[in-house]
Amino acid sequence: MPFGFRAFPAAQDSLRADVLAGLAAHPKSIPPKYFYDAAGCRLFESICTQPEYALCRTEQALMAAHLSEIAAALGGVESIVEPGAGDCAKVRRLLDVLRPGRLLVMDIAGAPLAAAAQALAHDYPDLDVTALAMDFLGDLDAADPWLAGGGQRLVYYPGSSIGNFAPAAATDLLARFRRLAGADGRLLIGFDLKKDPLRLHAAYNDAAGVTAAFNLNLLARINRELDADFDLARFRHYAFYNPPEGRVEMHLVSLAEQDVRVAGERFHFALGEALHTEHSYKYRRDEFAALAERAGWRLACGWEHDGFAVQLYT
Ligand code: AVJ
Repeated sequence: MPFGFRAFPAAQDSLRADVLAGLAAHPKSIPPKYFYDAAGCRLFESICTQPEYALCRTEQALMAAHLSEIAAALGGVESIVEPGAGDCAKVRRLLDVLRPGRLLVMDIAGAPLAAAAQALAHDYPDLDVTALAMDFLGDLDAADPWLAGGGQRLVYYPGSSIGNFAPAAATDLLARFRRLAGADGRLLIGFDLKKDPLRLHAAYNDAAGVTAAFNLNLLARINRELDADFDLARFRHYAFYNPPEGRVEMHLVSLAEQDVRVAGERFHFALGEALHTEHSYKYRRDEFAALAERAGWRLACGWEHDGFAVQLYT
């Protein structure tokens, strides 16, 4: 079970810089990658079990139902790269059928990633596992040395993580995946489809309030890690589907006029002012294929079920 772990520094610096810049901007916003501290990772796993949020369940059902077809379409794969691997649960299914020699997982949440990747290395004794605790958005090329050597590379990007990026940024990210995978590489990607807006609305407004807790946890994290004094009771989780933009938007709306101190700086919130925390873009099948093709990928095949899609690109 060869296992390597490397934590890249500066994660804390970027949280601080991004939060201070985002709170000074108009409108205020904080990038969604900062949701995932230990509590945020647990809350996201809980979101995936809510009845209204079918995304993760549907993707796993799709993968299970079409696994042999997907494996056949992929052919031989020597290395799998999963950016934003989280708890490394999803890739296990692919490891079982593809039996690659190498797995590289990356995630900004380093501690949970290291634990998950180590358990995985134990369960797959012949697999060479490397876990990189890093923000792959900043430096995807850092992954390159760990992939050196021949063999076909597969970039696996499940879970509709791509939905967090506006179309231009999504194209840019997929183009970077293309360079990482190489000319004979492949991309297996899952994304959420456009569907009934009321269903989308419900998925981000679950009755148990887990999505609200996930959104507000961002403020709790900033309080803890950046010595801030957000009063969570004075911000409202507010999420809705915006049809012309094709995205769910999540905000934290200030319920009062208030000042907040973060890392020694003071920020003013007007009553009703929104702090934007996430975009979650939804696509039609062809819309997404056109986006991926602009990034240098060619659609090979795809599978869909209940408002979710998995596509394979070469
Ligand atoms: C992990 C980005 C796919 O956008 O649906 C879930 C995150 N936010 N509920 C999504 C999320 C609110 C999720 N992604």
